[in-house]
Amino acid sequence: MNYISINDIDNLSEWVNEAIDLKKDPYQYQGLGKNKTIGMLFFNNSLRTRLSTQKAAMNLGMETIVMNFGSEGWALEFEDGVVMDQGKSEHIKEAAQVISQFCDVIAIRAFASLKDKEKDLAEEVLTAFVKYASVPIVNMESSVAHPLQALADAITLEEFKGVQKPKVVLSWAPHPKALPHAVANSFIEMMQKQDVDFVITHPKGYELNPEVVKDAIVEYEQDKAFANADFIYTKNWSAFNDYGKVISQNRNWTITKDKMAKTNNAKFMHCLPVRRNVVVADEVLDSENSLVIEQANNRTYAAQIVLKKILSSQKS
Ligand code: AN0
Ligand code: CP
Repeated sequence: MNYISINDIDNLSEWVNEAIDLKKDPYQYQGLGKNKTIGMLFFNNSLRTRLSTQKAAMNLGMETIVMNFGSEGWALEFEDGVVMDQGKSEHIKEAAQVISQFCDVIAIRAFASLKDKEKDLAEEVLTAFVKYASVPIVNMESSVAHPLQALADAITLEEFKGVQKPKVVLSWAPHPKALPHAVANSFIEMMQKQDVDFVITHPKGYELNPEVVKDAIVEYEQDKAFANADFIYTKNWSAFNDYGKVISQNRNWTITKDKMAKTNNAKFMHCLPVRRNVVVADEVLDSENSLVIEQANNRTYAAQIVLKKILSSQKS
């Protein structure tokens, strides 16, 4: 069993409820991971994913190996049949098989390049590990998806929704750098599986992959989208059509107290890391309605339920 996208969740409400149960008693499956090792490979930076996944593994009694592959590993070749006389030192074929000798689960973070759309959409790094590794693979944010974040967000939503069918708004916000689409993609996919009124709002030109958005409602006026919202989930992303470009840094899209006043006293959500007073104003991030720390906390239980399912499937 791999955890590549949220489509690898066979029963979402069961996983969410089990994660909430794990949160109450995190050490109840300490024996499950005995003598099992997770190898966590980072091609990009991380705070939450690195620590929460490690914590989740430790809660299950696993050993953890962490490697900053991007800066410390050999530069990997992914193409088949190439003459390796340039910069790349090792082929993914050997690397993935070798890591599989040391680890029972391999978790990988490999962001989008935001330069080569075809390669990003093909999830080159993750796909190659799935192909050549002989152990389960966990996605810690790939070029198109961040399913551990989306699962933590689903847990948070379940914990804080006051009504049966809340209105959830995914709002783009400005950012000085070009950011990937992975968090937004996985959040959209997660909302499509939930009993929610879901609206996406962003400036024109920031349309996301239509294969992900499908028939989700897109409202180009942020104020309109915010009316009656119960949750405002904010994230910057770079353009998808004009691939990887920052086409607007319009601060009118920053989430402020005035914007939040247009909602139904909505909770504020963001995956973090967040740039204060660019993406969101201090007054919102520091308000009682902000769920960002609880979201981060839930990353542990999202990772823990994923690892528990993988370990359980390995046992049989
Ligand atoms: C990354 C992103 O937007 O995908 C990671 C978010 C979890 N964020 C940054 O690079 C700032
Ligand atoms: N939200 C999230 O994945 O954070 P990190 O990039 O710090 O892991």
